[in-house]
Amino acid sequence: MVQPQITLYATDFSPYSHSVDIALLEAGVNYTRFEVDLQNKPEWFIKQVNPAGQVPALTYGGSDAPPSEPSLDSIKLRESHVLLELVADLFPEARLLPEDPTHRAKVRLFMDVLKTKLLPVWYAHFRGGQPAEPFLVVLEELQAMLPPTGFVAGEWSIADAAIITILVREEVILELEHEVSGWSAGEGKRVLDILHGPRFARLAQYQRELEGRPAFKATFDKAQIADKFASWFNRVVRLRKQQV
Ligand SMILES: N[C@@H](CCC(=O)N[C@@H](CS)C(=O)NCC(=O)O)C(=O)O
Repeated sequence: MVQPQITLYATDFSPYSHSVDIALLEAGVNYTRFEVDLQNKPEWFIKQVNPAGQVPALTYGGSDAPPSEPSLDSIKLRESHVLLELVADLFPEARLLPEDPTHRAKVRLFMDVLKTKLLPVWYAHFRGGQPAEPFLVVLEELQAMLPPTGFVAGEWSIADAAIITILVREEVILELEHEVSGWSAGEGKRVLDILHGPRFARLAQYQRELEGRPAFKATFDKAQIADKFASWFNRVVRLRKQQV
């Protein structure tokens, strides 16, 4: 059977888009990728693809159409964790989710903690000027959920795609130490040293293994992501100053 078309609407700096890119590549799927300019979102994107105006979003199936004119009969979906499950379900032979139901449950629990606990404290730290410790505590909780070797569920799964894109962006942001974060001088370096120290030894080893996978390497250009974050942060600072 011919695989129905898949179009992923994504933005390079978005960790959520990046996770879906990784899952699609890990599954060896042919897909079309459309880069959405979030500063200048096309009207058709909001009207016809994702009314929430966010990336990632995905269209599946339907008649042939260019990404900027999505066909009416394709299925439109969004939310990175939903899309990760979708890719795993569409391509079961790629084993993006383990077969054992208890291992699948581990994957889902890890993704739940990531979404409901880690992301709020991550944003609070790097955009809200809040202390790093709550973020580090949740990261430790996630580290404790890892087996002694290998990935979240032993074999690679969508849970690994979900977290690696956050871990690498966290490093970029800490290295940037941009004024938008509202940190005192040296905070980025201090947190980086903690992440690279004994407290997070297992997480760092896990991160290195994930960074070594071909699907990750093919989708991550650290210098380019750092540039994008820097211009985003500069824009936020400019806007904040205009509002004062
Ligand atoms: N919960 C969503 C979050 C997606 C999200 O926040 N996307 C950001 C980019 S990282 C976005 O599209 N922002 C544009 C906007 O909200 O206008 C997911 O996991 O897919």
